[in-house]
Amino acid sequence: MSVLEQTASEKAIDLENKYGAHNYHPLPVVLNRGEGVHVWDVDGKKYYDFLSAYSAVNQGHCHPKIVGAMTEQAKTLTLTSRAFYNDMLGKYEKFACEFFNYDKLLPMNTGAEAVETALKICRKWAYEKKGIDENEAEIIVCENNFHGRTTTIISFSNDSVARKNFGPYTKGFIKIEYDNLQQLQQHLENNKNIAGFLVEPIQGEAGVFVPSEGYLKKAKALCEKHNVLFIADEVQTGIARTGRLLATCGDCSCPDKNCSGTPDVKADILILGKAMSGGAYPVSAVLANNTVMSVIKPGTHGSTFGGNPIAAAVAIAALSVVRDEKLAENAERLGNMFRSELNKYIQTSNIVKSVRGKGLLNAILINDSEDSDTAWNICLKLRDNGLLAKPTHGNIIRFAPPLVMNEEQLMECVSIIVKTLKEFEK
Ligand code: IF1
Repeated sequence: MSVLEQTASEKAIDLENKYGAHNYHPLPVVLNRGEGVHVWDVDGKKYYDFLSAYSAVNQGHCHPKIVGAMTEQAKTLTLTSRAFYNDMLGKYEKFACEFFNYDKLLPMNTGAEAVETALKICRKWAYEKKGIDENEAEIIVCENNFHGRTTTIISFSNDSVARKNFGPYTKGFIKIEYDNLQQLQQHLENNKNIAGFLVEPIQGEAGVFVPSEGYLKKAKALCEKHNVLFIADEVQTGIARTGRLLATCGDCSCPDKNCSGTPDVKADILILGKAMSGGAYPVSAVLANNTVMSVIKPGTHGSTFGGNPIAAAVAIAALSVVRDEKLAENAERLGNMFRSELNKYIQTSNIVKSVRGKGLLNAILINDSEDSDTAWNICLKLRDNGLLAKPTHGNIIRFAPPLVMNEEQLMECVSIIVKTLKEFEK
């Protein structure tokens, strides 16, 4: 190949640069195949995927059961809209409601849509059931949250890049510190207009920030006391990622990793997305019990694609895989192993300060300033060494492989990560 000729990756990147909006800054690697815990680039180089499409691909790339269900359904019926019934949606709703132990499910497509849906349900509930005066409802959210990118959601973000010049913003949100029960209690006690508390069980974008033990359980109890809906955004943490079916279960004493019936930390509104489909298709959902979900009536909410037959078939398959392959147990076991192996290395390292996380949602903190490019350079080197990960907030690298990984693969990944980090020791 002459020096003037472009490689296949350069071509793909150039096309995106020329014709695509520049709303991302991807790591320079161009993928064209995935299977299980691996992805391949256009030159045939194989990588361990340590991002899993931000935890959407928990079940592994192109899981045959999920792809099978999807292609089968795609050949039969793809979309009816909700103007008519289809024979898959009810089956899926029953399956998911029993799976997560809720009365009802509202199907959407993306995480942000599901969050929007939850906010709408919460407000409507506040006016129609709690008796808050019209337009006065307020929802408590946490600092450094990430819930998506719609206009309303960015209205309560404190990521200046995500917000700037997208105003005017939606009103009705109060921001408190994450992992701060006192602030939550103060607002709940002094403000009669609080309708809900929206929280991520672990803050992903904030750099995999795990709250203190008991935080979710106590926050839920406070909400209950003040008749405020506890809304869990488990778009990223849910569906076995953190070693439990739901991360909200992590604060419960129940030993069953696949249990979702935990009464002490059971969200009034549960928001799911990403891994609902194992990454095969956009599927998100809002789950709640009858008293809450009954505020939704014909015409109040909907979506052309939400609950379509392909999504329904894919979600049933994706959730079945999580249960059949015991992915929550695997995530917990491998997660413990991952953190313990990295901790051994960290003792003698001056490039990594700490590792934190739960299950297979983990992050390492790089010993450099937030605006340094060290984490980015480490990710480039990890790529060269066969493992894909992405920095979050400058000096933090998130590690979230598919949950179908085995012990041997994990140990190989640990050695790639440690070997790479050693190249950056000062
Ligand atoms: C992007 C982070 C992850 C989410 C929670 C809702 C949504 C997300 C808790 C919205 C989405 C994504 C989207 C992705 C980056 C990403 C992300 F780095 F920003 F924090 F996963 F770690 N609630 N998270 O994490 O879901 O509408 O995207 O389906 O590029 O924006 P969506």
